[in-house]
Amino acid sequence: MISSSELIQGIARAQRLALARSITLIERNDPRGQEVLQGVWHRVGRAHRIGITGSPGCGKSTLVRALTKSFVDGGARVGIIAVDPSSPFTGGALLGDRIRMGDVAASGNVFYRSMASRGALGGLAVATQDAADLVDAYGVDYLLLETVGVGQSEVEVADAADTSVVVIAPGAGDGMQAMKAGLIEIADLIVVNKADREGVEQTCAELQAMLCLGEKKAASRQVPIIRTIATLDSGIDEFEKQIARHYEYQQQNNVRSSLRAGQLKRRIRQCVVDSVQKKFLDEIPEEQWAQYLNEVQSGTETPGGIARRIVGEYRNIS
Ligand SMILES: Nc1nc2c(ncn2[C@@H]2O[C@H](COP(=O)(O)OP(=O)(O)OP(=O)(O)O)[C@@H](O)[C@H]2O)c(=O)[nH]1
Ligand SMILES: [Mg+2]
Repeated sequence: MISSSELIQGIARAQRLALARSITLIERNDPRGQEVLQGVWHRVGRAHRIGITGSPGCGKSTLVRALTKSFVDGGARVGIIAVDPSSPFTGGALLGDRIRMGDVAASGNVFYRSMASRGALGGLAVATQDAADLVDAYGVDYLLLETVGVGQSEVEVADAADTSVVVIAPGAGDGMQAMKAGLIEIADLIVVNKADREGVEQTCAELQAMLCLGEKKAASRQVPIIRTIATLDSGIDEFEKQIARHYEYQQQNNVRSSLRAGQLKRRIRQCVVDSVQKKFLDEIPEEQWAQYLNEVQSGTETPGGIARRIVGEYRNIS
């Protein structure tokens, strides 16, 4: 069994196998995963993290591939974490992504990893963020995080990025969905992909209108809308330029460190919520639940009263 100190050394020497194994430990909730993270923590924070979020099939992976190719051609090292929303049992999207990443993922300057969001222990966001830190410590210039933007956990993952990109496909009310899901609010850049399809103009106009509707971010910085055809590498230069511009903006305005501080605080809170949930709720045996329910249903105890007792017991044992 490989030790955490061997893995720490491996990551420090930029060995991909050590990185891949460490991420697996994180995914499995193996305590060695946290030891490795602790051991490389001082190296974390150098990568420019770019979150790429959008509805299923809008072209995120194709964009990630095109962007990665462009970064690598420029001499950069790139890490990619794709959070796969599909069931670990079907694995459909995983396979599709592998094929789409193809040649790019095979480059020595690219580390690619997909993580299943279902069946992950301790919450999706925490495991993904830990993995992202490991990739950062391993040493990449850019770290791309692909997530499907349909729920709260995806917004959380996007919260791990320095630059949050929201991808929209023309038509089909994608822009409206993104707004409902709270994605437009978190966007630093908006990419309208599949610009070869009908309805691009209208979608861009709608997005522009949404951005104008009482947005806080817009007051300090305009959110650019970029058009791409990821399958043809079209618009990728502009996309890359806007990413660099956003990075410069963050540097110049000293917003990066306060952004990261906010993210770290939310992450610590999430770790607490996860561990408390695990301890309080997941470890309560069924017979105990039956007992609690019996008390509540017979009228001797309220739900809040039971909850206070559970919390009290936790205090005693921890
Ligand atoms: N016409 C057109 N098709 C595109 C474009 N970009 C991607 N596609 C196609 O759209 C389909 C989905 O692309 P993906 O990159 O897998 O989309 P995704 O958002 O990563 O999908 P999920 O990860 O499953 O949510 C593929 O068949 C792509 O070839 C584009 O700019 N124009
Ligand atoms: Mg994808």
